[in-house]
Amino acid sequence: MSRIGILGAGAVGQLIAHQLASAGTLPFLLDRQLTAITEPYSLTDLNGNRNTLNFAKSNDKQALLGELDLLIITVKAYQVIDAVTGALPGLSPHCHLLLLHNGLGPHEEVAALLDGRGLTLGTTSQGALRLGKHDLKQTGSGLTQLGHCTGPAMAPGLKTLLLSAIPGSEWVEAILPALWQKLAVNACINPLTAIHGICNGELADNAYQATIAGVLRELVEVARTQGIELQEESLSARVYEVIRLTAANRSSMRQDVDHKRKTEIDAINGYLVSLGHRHSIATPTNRALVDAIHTLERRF
Ligand code: KPL
Repeated sequence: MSRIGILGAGAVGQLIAHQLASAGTLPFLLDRQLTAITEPYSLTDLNGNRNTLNFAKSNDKQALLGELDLLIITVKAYQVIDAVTGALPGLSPHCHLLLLHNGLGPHEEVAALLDGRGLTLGTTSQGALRLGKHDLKQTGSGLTQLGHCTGPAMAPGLKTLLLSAIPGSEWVEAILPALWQKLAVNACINPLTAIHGICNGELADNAYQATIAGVLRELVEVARTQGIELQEESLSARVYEVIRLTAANRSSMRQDVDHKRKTEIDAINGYLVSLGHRHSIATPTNRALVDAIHTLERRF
């Protein structure tokens, strides 16, 4: 039986933990101090069924980490490096890591730290809302894409387990282009909804068209420096489709700003600005969005 740890007990971490448990593998849900959480957690699924789980327990933090076959990291983008460096000394040399967060960038630093361990990257569009610390409501189904990044490949048994446990999940051979496409969606929707205090659907208004087009134009140019070829028209079609499909959603960045929490802007539009800077590509639209979000964050 595989031993899986999930580091980060936010909405995505809790949701994946419930899904693995329903598939018959009870994971360890770890807080950022790497302590296994023992309180019961509830999930109300898309059919309105409420299920309460007691996650796997362990009193010995070091032994637990050392026995994991897979550590799924579901903390916010800006917490990933600290989370990985905190966990690594306790992990066995064969433990595989999976990063699942919004934005891009941390994997470059993580890959250099792994000491021969394998790294998988992923993205999920499953929607979940925390009603309370231990009480989660799934708000939408959505695609989850996973794919190999570096080092040894994920063991076939773990891959099969994840794909069967997470509804709407798929393995992709080229994960980076998939993550860039998700980045395009987040770079358009997240800052604009947070700055204007609006739901995703309101971005269909003409008033936002020029900014969305500017974000995508700059993103396509920056992506090319990384060997990623994207088409502005198809990205735009995808962004407007997500705007339509998630019309009633409050984006994760809007929720962060509403709750006065640090946002993931630096791993989304900020990643584009810093890559652009490195390659002498101007990114005025993305830079303006980053500046506007930083201004909001300074008021917290
Ligand atoms: O991923 C999202 C987010 O809010 O972070 C989208 C797809 C924009 C849905 O709200």
